[in-house]
Amino acid sequence: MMTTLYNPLVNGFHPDPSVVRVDDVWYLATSTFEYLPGIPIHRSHDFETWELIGHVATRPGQLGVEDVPTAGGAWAPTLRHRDGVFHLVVSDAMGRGMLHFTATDAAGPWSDGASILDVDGIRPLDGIDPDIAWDHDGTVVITYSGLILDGPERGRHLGIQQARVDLDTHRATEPVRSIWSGTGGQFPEAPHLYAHEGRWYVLIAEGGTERGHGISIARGDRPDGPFETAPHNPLVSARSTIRPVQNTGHGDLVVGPDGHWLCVLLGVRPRSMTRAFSALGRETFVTPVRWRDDGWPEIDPVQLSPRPGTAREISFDVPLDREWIAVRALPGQVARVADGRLVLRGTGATLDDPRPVFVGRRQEHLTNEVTVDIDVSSGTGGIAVRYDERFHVEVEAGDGAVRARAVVAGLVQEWRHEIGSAPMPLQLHIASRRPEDAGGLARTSDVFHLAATVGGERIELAEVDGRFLSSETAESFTGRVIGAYAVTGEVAVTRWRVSGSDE
Ligand code: 6LW
Repeated sequence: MMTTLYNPLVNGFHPDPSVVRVDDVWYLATSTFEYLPGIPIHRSHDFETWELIGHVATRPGQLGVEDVPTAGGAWAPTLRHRDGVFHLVVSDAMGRGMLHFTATDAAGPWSDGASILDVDGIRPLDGIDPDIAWDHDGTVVITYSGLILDGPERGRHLGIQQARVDLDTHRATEPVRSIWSGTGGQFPEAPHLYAHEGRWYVLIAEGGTERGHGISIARGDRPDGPFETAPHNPLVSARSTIRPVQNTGHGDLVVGPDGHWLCVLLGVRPRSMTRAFSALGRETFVTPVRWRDDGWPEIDPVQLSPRPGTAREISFDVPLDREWIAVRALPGQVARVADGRLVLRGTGATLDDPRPVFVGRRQEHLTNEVTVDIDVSSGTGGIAVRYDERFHVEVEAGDGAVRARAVVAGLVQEWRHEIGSAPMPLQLHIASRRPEDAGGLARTSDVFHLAATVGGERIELAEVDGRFLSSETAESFTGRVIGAYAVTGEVAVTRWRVSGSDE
């Protein structure tokens, strides 16, 4: 069987991938920050087709994201499997801290999540990006990035840290120690430990999650080192190259179909004259790995190889599928499906609020078009593309008007068109299209076209430069999420059409 390695492997906001093979099935986990449900689990039987089978955090309280600041929440899981149990460790940044979840079925339900405590059993280990590995005697080794996010030492980085942990008490059995922390790049993070042919390998990301990102490796005889750095680090980095997939780093190794090793990792697809703006944020990619005769792995640069475009129509006479996410709340807490309608009840909170009444889906394609049928006869609301509460673009209806609005770091521009008491439903449209051809000199990623169709007449409300909703401009760890929202009263969506492509 020849595997086609599609890249992106999983489109749209899916950073920090971790993958595990169980027999001939692969499971993949990614970060979700302040969105819920948290930490999607995708499953594949061939490494080509990935199905979203569930999430780790599906109940209030498993993650403390209800109250985390923007960019906090579920960061960088590691997914492993041992003796019939799935283990997932993750940092709930500025929330509950470092956590360990288990499940017998990766689709869930997952456990409540236990804090991984220091040797005194008082505080969670201070850091991010935990890895879980088992030494040959069965001892659990937790390796993580010592970036301190809370308290007086906030911002300090202690490099890669490690401790053995007793999973019965979730307490470290020894003080943490520093291990190999890369070749000197900033933010050594995302460690993963592997036992392979008699040696232990520690794979890490370094250089920061932006253009300098990369993956480096070292090896030793024991899981705690000492480690010898590979002669050819970094194994992966797109920095200073013209490759279409940039920021490649934060990876995890796995044996793929046919026994070939693969590395799943994050990357972005920046566009514009200087490849400056990544509309969708950090996505999951995959690339081949080969073990050399000298016992070091080699990792290929990531090749862009997008899947064909998609077109979907979503109706609301069945429960919401798993792709819907909400901000600091579960989708069911802000929206309900009734009588073929997706109903949202406004609380007065707008999209500028950290807790908007909003449910959305990731934008999966660079060129994308969403049209919804919406009834705003008893409320105001609409559809929006959201990075966070300071960066969003929307088309809103209600109070006798349709309005396009762009909110960019507190700057607001609005375009308004009176419609009086128009017949319901209306159609609202948000498209992300390629900028006009400027001979390779287009100075943005894409352009939003914001429109409404009222009584059969299409009203083009505005065009907005797409760069304002890119991970670089928003300085965001997440990506574009397109959803429906309500501000006041009741807003009902009856049809959702989305299509897109990556050509
Ligand atoms: C994550 C760190 C990183 O914890 O960004 O790219 C942080 N890597 O490893 C948030 O995703």
